[in-house]
Amino acid sequence: MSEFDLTGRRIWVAGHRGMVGAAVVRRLSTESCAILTVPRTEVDLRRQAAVEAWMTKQRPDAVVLAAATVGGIQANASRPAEFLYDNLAIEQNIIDAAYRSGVTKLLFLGSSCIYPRLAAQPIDEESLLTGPLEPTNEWYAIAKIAGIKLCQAYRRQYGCRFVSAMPTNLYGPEDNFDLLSSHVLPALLAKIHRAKIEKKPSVEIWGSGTPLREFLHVDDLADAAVFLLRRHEDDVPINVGTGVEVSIRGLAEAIAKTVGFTGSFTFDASKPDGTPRKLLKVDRLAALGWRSRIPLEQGLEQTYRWYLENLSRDGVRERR
Ligand code: GFB
Repeated sequence: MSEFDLTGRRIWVAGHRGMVGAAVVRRLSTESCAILTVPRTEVDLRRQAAVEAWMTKQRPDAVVLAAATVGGIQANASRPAEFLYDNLAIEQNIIDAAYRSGVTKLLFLGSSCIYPRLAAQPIDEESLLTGPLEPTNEWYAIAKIAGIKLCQAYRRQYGCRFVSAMPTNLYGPEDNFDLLSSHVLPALLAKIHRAKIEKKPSVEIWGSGTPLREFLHVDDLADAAVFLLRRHEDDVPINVGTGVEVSIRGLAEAIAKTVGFTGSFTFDASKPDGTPRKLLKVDRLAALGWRSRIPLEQGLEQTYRWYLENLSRDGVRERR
């Protein structure tokens, strides 16, 4: 099938206020297309009638489905109903309304936590549904697996060009820096920054510090999303990552270097480690011709600059 040409298209970025959606909007603004967005106050994406009415009126040609209820290990484990219901509702409403309103191309964004907890590493796309999930995020993972299956089902039954991409752990501008609900990278950046300002001798890290994670800057993800909107036509989801992993302790050390913190780290064993290792195999994406460009050190510096410019000292977003 020929490449999906973005020129002159009306492209809806669902979830444009989130870190991923905002990055996709920034990236698409360099293309000759019209970007559609809708605020949450106007359309609650968990309500089918509202989504259908808006899409019937707006008639986008393409959709990047970046809307989701997301959070780190603690938020996932403590808010299972929201993580399951919100994400299932958002996906099924948008995917079905996309079919009914004649959307030509849809890119659904998932997460690397869809793969089995103990999948062989690096994780191949084919390992989906071959083993039990990581319990701390199974609610979110089940919803994201359902999203992949919806795209596959609408492809199979109705011939829709609906595809899925699975990014690894993401970070960057517009991330959530709230210490309880955020992912590890923004949490450690905020904690280490505060420890430096308050001249604290040490920073507490959840778990053992030994889990391995892969971190992709959200601008890289946005670039991959636009690439895949054009090029990806497969029924199997495609992994998006860097191919590089780091331990949580190693990440804390890298952040300390970026922030200029010279103290030590303590480890809170009462907090969960989650999956021991999560490194995506990115050969399929590389074969299509895409590679990540932002190394972790550079991404950390850029994200820290954004944090300093946009968030107040106590981590609360300033009014912009
Ligand atoms: O990023 P994170 O919350 O989520 O945690 P996952 C990654 C690792 O960092 C875990 C440790 O081993 C945490 O225990 N960690 C250390 C911390 N200190 C902190 C801290 O202060 N805050 C946080 N949040 N973690 C999520 C899933 O898994 O990844 C989601 O729950 C989603 O479903 C997302 O897939 C990408 O990488 O473990």
